[in-house]
Amino acid sequence: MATAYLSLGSNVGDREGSLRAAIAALPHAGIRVKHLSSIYETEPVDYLDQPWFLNCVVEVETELEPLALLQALRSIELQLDSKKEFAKGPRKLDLDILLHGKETVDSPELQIPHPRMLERRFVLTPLAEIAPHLKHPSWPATAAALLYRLTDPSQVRRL
Ligand code: GSY
Repeated sequence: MATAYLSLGSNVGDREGSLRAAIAALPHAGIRVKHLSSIYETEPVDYLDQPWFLNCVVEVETELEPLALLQALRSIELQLDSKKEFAKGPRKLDLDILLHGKETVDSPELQIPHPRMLERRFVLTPLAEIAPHLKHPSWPATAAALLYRLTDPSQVRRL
């Protein structure tokens, strides 16, 4: 059984409803929710000309290996009818694996820890809320310390 951290985001339609529907679908895929962060309204990063997102992070327990977990998340996105018109563009639901235990995965379809997570306020804020002392072996510091040092200027507000 591994403890994993997932990032959830939505910036199309009923954003909060999509996040809550995804969280409700996780146990049916063998993914037990242990902790759920607050939901944050967040300014878009990467592709700026799109609506603000709602984002949150969940701590889960699962027997699924990283690639099987990724497939389960893609299947939940499909069930909830989420498709993006283009990479980094608006989407009803985006589910990403941030961490899977202490593992490091570097394959074409999956990288863990998520390669951009330490640069993103919309990820580190909810992560540090539920797991301030969390530290992956490849990180220089805990989630809370990394958030404190973060220079990402994008806005993140608790709903
Ligand atoms: O990487 C996930 C999709 N995404 C987001 C997001 O979830 N939140 C914010 N604030 N900006 C984002 N840019 C992208 S791409």
